[in-house]
Amino acid sequence: MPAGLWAALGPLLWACGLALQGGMLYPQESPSRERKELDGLWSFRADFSENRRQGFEGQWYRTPLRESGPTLDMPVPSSFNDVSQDRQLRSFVGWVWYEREVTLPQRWTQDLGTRVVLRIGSAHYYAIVWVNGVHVAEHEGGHLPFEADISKLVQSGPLSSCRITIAINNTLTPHTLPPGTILHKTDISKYPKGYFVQDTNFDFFNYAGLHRPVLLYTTPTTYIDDITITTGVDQDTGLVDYQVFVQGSEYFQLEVCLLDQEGKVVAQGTGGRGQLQVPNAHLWWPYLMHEHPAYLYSLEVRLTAQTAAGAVSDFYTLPVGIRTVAVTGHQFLINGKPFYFHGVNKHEDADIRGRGFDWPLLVKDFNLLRWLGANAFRTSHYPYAEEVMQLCDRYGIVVIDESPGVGIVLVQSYSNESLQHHLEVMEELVRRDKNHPAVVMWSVANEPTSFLKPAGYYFKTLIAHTKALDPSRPVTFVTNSNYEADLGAPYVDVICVNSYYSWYHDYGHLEVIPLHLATEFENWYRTYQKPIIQSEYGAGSVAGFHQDPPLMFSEEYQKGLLEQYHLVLDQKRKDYVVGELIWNFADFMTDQSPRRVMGNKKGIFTRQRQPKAAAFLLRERYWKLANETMYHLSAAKSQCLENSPFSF
Ligand code: BDP
Repeated sequence: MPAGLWAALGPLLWACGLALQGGMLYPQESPSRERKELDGLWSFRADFSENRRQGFEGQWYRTPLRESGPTLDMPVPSSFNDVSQDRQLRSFVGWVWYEREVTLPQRWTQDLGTRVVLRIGSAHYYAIVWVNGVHVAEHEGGHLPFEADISKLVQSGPLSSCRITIAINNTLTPHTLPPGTILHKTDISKYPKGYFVQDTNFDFFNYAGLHRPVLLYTTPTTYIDDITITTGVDQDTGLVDYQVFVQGSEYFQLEVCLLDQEGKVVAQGTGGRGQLQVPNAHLWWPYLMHEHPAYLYSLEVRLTAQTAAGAVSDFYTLPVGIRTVAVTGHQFLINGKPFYFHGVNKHEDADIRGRGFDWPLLVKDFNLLRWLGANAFRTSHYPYAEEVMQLCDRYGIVVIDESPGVGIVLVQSYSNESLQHHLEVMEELVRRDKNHPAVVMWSVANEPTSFLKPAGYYFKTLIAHTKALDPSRPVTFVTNSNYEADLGAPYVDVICVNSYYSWYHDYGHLEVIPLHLATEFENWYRTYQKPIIQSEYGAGSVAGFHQDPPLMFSEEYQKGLLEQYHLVLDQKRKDYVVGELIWNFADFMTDQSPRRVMGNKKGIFTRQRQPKAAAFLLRERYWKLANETMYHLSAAKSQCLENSPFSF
């Protein structure tokens, strides 16, 4: 649907339950559903041919990949870039091929009442998928899941195995998200014939590959396709509005049942939509805002249908947090109480695995967040793995959920083609993350050149579309203090602004920060009268570099810069500043450049997750902020104080 039409019709479609057809429920086991994880070693081959099309010309998907030429063992999930010793593979641009043979349980291949689905958590950037040589899916975008129903293929013959081939291209163009440009270096006196490189306008390495779990799962052929939950509160009663979408049959019954953490049924309903009322509801509160944060109910959905083959049931259980989110002219409210974001910006990034999903790393990161006293993070600069969002729900870590709209600087990247794709990405993101109570705001982009003329229409449309997709959450995009004219700001609910005072200018002059920052905040607030989040600020430091009086890149300078920011944040948070997110949680890899020392060093933790001096400074600050919130809410401060590293 054209963008303008979407903005106009979206709310209507939502009200009719017509928006966002087609679900992306997280695959989970239930009495009617099975899962088979395909993590581990896959066969891998990069297509180094000059036009990168040898794999298509030679139809590498038709027969086992090893028959096409030499293959490597490639771990999944992982980026392919840093696991080999091949310098050319590290910076490879073009098509790479992954392949895996899978043995299937007999029932999956013989029971025609079973639907078998292949799900790919993320393949960066463009992916084409074949099963037994047959094309089953194509997907653009490296950070969101996609699926293919492969039942017919695996149920059509005597085979109890199947061969999955996935070709992935990491090339970024002005119309991809994030955008990029291929630079052809044509001077053959300086570069080999056909030489090209990928150029981007963002500050992280363009890792590629199968970054998240790949799996097969089953459902009955009549199945629960999607569930949408929105929650509200009326005095002590929690309100859970639900909609359940079913595929495969028009004749079915639905029962829904909400259970508390003790397993007690607190509300029940029937039919595809309705409202559950929970007397004396336990609300979902952020970490450090309540003595029992992150309370999750379970919504059990049971489908029964009559089919030619007899009665069929499908079961799906969704965690539900009951909470409200609202924005006033100067506050961000969760459950009607002012919420102050004190947290971090992250990246999905680590040694060797690049952007590959890794449970130990994830659990370590959440332990560090809780140690730090952080109550929030932004998924800079792309959607993170679903498993990350699930942990945020469970631990009460509030999320600003960002699209991969980063590095939008060229005029071509504001074209209709780009906008159309951006709208689709927002649809995929909302579809995937709409039921997470931890997600309190959508961010459609980071630091686009919002002063360029086409940015006004682009962001007006994009933000209206996102609100139509999900009227229950505020929408923002993140701007930069350098942009004097901001054509997108009138459309956002919260002003999120990044600044790098005394880092990218006024080098070494920490003393100018308070005036710069106070002036900037006042200007934003005077112009828009909206709450403001300091969505990035920070300084680089090489762990172990010490210098006092502080010099840039020492741990002391990083600390000193934060302290200057905090002076102003402490004044303005009494008025309209509603949050501060440090750049960055940990050091991370970038493209090579003279401005980067083995990547970006603005982490308060190293890339190996060891604290720098700034981490201790922030820890002290975040726990103090948390204790203040607790005092204000006069709820149970005891838990907060118990865990606090400080005594009061
Ligand atoms: C900000 C960008 C972020 C960069 C950061 C930096 O949003 O992606 O990594 O600058 O330069 O403007 O460290």
